[in-house]
Amino acid sequence: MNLFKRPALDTVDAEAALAEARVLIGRRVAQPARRAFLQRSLTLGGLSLLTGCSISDNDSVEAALGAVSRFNDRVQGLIFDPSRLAPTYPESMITRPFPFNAYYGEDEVRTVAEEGFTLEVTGLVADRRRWTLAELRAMPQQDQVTRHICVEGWSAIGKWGGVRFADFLQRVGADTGARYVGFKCADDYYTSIDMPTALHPQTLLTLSYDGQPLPPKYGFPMKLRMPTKLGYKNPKHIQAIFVTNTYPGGYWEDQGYNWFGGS
Ligand SMILES: Nc1nc2c(c(=O)[nH]1)N[C@H]1C(S)=C(S)[C@@H](COP(=O)(O)O)O[C@H]1N2
Ligand SMILES: [Mo]
Repeated sequence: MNLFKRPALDTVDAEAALAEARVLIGRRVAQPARRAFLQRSLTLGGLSLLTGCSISDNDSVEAALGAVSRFNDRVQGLIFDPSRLAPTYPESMITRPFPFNAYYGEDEVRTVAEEGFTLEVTGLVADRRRWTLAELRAMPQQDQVTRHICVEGWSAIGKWGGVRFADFLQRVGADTGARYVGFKCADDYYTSIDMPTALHPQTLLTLSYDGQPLPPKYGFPMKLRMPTKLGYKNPKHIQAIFVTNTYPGGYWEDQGYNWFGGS
């Protein structure tokens, strides 16, 4: 098909589809700056050139935006700089009380019993045995005071402590050439991250919050904390970790949130 001879869209339909597309971009692209940029620069012609789809109805707008979001994941993965550190803050700047958030209310926080708890580690790892919390606490620990940013429109500074995830992955003999690390949680939450972020020096398998064992509301028994990623990428109540080349998706990601979700 000749790109330049594509029939002109009905202007009314086109404007409606475009308005819809801007709303969808608002839902898909989590980072406010990127979102504003995309919303401002989005034109029907641009979207159809980018995706090769003819943007004539809601379904094709949806399909086109899905393609844009997957394209974004690839581009964001490529521009991710594994040595760039997120800002850290003095302890005096910690937000108190630190907000709670989950897909349910605070009265429904999952309580996981420490007794008998073991972390499952599977997939592309040499050592698939389960870990107790005592074994994780025996590994070298590190603290970090960083900003957590939630797409619902709040951010807060908190202090987390735990094992550098890169050390943990090395210890279990993870295939660090694999594409994804996936997480299953004690609630219905699940998510997954790219391997370069998993190996980032500030990515921590946290066991503590503000010097105390991680309380239930912040994700006991453990939470993966990544200051390079948005709140929803940081799984709480982790029960299982797996290394894979098969895209595992995530709770919000499968509902349209951008999978990379970070910088
Ligand atoms: N297991 C689990 N992890 C989760 C969530 C959840 O609902 N369940 N919500 C995510 C979202 S959207 C945010 S903003 C943070 C909130 O963490 P906080 O309660 O420590 O502030 O947890 C993330 N990790
Ligand atoms: Mo969030």
